[in-house]
Amino acid sequence: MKKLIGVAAVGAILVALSGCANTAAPGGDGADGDLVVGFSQVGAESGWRTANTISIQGAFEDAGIELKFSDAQGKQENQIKAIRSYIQQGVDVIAFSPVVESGWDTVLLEAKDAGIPVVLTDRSVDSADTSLYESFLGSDFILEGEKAGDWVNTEFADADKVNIVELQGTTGAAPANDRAEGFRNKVTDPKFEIIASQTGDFTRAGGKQVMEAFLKANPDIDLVYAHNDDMGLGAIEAIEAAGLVPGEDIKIVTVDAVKDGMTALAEGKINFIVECSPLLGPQLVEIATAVAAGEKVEKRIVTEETTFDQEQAKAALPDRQY
Ligand code: GYE
Repeated sequence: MKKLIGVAAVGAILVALSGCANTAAPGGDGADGDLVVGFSQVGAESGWRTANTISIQGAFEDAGIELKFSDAQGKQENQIKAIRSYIQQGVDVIAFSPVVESGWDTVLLEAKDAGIPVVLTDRSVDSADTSLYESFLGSDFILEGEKAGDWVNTEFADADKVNIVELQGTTGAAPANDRAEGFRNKVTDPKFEIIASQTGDFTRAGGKQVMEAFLKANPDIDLVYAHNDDMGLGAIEAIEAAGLVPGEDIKIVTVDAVKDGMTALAEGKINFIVECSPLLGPQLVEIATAVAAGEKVEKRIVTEETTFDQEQAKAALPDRQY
């Protein structure tokens, strides 16, 4: 008898440790007290993304909540696969940062039918049916583009003609669409001309390559608007290789404010950065815990952010976490 109890107890511990204990509440409500969250990340394309992954993994670890994490390597099909696998495993909550905005309705409906709440993190989807997700936690990318545009208006207030090149983020991604839109909302004076615009896929190598082509085709570029720091850093390499001085001969404005970007800003190679915070982990833990418990959460939770000029970057750098 004693032996039997022993075996049963070991069995119970193994079930608890394996994280499969939530099979009692598939597509769970967290009621079994053993929360499991599945997260599908975009990839590892930028410094921002690395900081975001660390923030999310760290926050769930600190909270003692099991996080199943998968890296989609920039491919929507991989994210759809990951989400389907989380549905099959019966996780309590699914969170993901959509690579692109479109094409999510089918898989989100599958999650809804399975009774698993979905939280959008960092990037949004363009689904008309907003009941397909509980909440969207992330930045206001249109506002970020507008802040970059405001700076351009001030910086070039006395100029007669300004030739702008734009390094866009991943084609179809919410931050690429919205940062392009926000910038154009503000940069309306006819003296500004966006003479070239192309995607650099949010990577340093992409930014460098596209900037090299821009420099070859256009002898008179005044400003680079890069949708993230990494592409701006790639552009700096291309500008220097062309024998020009970044930040002086060609001004640069970017979005993110990760450490490498802030360092280039403090060194005078970038002129202005609009902050986009990757530190979404702690808030995601709160939202996931609440929706798993069936609580109502805000449909849209906007991250608070600022902007940095060169002097502000020098002051902020020593305490910058990422
Ligand atoms: O700005 C960029 C990253 O979605 C806000 O994705 C994020 C963007 C970020 O690759 O660096």
